[in-house]
Amino acid sequence: MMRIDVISAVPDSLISPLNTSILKRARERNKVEIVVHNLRDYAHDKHKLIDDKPFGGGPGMLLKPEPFFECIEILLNERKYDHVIFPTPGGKIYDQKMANDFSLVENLLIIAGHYKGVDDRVRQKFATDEISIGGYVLTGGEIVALAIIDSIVRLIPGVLNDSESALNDSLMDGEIIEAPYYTRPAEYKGMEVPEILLSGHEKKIKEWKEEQSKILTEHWKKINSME
Ligand code: 6GU
Repeated sequence: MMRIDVISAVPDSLISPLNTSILKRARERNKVEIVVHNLRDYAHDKHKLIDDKPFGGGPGMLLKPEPFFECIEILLNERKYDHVIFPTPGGKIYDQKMANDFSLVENLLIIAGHYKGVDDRVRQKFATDEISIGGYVLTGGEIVALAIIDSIVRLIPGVLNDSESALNDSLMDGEIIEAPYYTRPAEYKGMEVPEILLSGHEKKIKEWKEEQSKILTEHWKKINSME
């Protein structure tokens, strides 16, 4: 079973999403083991301090290196990690290919920083993959960690049931945007479902979905200046 460890200063922000819907089901069915580590458990001073002021000044607090080093060194003594993922706005923009690659390995460690950031020595010492999920700034790496975990876990064989994974069956290599979906009613406030979907012509419907996927993927590449 694949194992994903996550280190966070605010583990509560991970717990509920990891115990909901498909991620919850995947964990219950032993498709993936996800272990959340509370950074504060690795602070050993009297007040369990995990943050401090940045050298050189500036606003905000930084997460101290020692609790990270302590936690990560314990984990590294227990197993080898295929990737140590370090969410940072300066990292490589995450995409489906990276998700596919990560989904094939045994052990992943995600170091989720918070507040202003993490003492850079943690990144220098342990990070193998620095990842951003887009050109905007979040308050911390937890939402990034959840995005990465979700994108990986849904690719693990047996995680999605047939009707969930069938949604992607028509996608060709390189096409990532699907045709639009509709359910009843066939007409709503004057808006009609494309007639082909009501026709019962299985082959023509399949061709229509492939064509829509192609058009929408090209449009997506264009609006994101990807070619
Ligand atoms: Cl990895 N971190 C933060 N704080 N914000 C982000 C991000 C990461 N990726 C996109 N925005």
